[in-house]
Amino acid sequence: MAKFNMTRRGLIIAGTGLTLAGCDRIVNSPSARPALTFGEHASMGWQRLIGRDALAKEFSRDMISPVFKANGSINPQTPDYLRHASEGFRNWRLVVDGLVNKPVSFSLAELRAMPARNQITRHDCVEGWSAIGEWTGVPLATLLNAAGMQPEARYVIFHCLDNLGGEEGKGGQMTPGQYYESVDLVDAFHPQTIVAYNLNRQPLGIPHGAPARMRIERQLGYKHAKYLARVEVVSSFTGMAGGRGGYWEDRGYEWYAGI
Ligand SMILES: Nc1nc2c(c(=O)[nH]1)N[C@H]1C(S)=C(S)[C@@H](COP(=O)(O)O)O[C@H]1N2
Ligand SMILES: [Mo]
Repeated sequence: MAKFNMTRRGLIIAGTGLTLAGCDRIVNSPSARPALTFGEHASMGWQRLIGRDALAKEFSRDMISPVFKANGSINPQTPDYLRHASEGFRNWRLVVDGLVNKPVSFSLAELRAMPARNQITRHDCVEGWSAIGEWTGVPLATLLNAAGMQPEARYVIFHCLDNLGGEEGKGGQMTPGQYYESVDLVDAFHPQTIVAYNLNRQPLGIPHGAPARMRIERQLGYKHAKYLARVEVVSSFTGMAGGRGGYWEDRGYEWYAGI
C-alpha cells in the first residue's frame, strides 16, 4: 500500500510541474515528511505567484473527451447511498453546516433551480490520466453565503456517501473508509468551484458521483469529492478521521493538490 501511494505521489509532483531529483529516495526515507511538505508549499507558492483566484483553462465543446473515465468509487454500496439511488435521489439533501450562522440544506431540485455555472475543464488524476468534460452546477460560494460563514471558518469539508473500507493505520488504529475531502476558503470561494449535477449536459450518473459532486478546477482529481452528502465548515480538520484532511491524504497524498 505504501509503495502504491508513493508511486502516485511521484505523479503528483510531476503533475504540478516540479522537479525533485531523487524524489523516490526522499519519499522512502523516514524523514520524508519535510521533503514532501516542501513540494506542497512550493506548489502553493507557485499558484500564489500566478494568483490562486486565476481560472483554470476552459475548453471549447469540440474538445470534450468522447469517454470520461470513472475512477475510485464508481458504485457505492452503503445503505444510505443505495436507498437514495433507489429513490432516484428524491429524498437526498445536501447539508451545509458547521461554523455557519444558519445550517441549510438543499434538495437536488432546489440546486437545479439555482443560478448555475457551466464549465468545460480538464480533470487531471494523479494516476496519470486526464479527461475534458462539461460540468454544470451551483457555485459553492452561493451555498456558503446562504448559510453565512462564521469568523473562525478556515476550511470546508466534503463528506461523501461512499465507503472504501477502513484500514489499519499507525498504532493499530482503524482509519475510517468514508471518503471525504477538504479545501481552504480560497478554493471554496473560487468561481469555478461548483457542486456539479450534470456532466456533458446529462444528469450525473452513479459512476461520476450522482446526484452531485464537487468540481474544484485548480486542484487534482482526488479533491473532487463525489456522492456529496454534507459540506461542513470548520476551523481545523486535524481531529477528523486520519487528521490530514482527506481520504487519500490520510493515506499519504498531499493535502494541497493545486494545479
Ligand atoms: N466520493 C468519492 N469521490 C472521489 C473519489 C472516490 O473514490 N470517492 N475518487 C476521486 C478520484 S481519485 C478521482 S480521479 C475522481 C474521479 O472522478 P470521475 O469518476 O468522475 O472520473 O473522483 C475523486 N472523487
Ligand atoms: Mo484520481
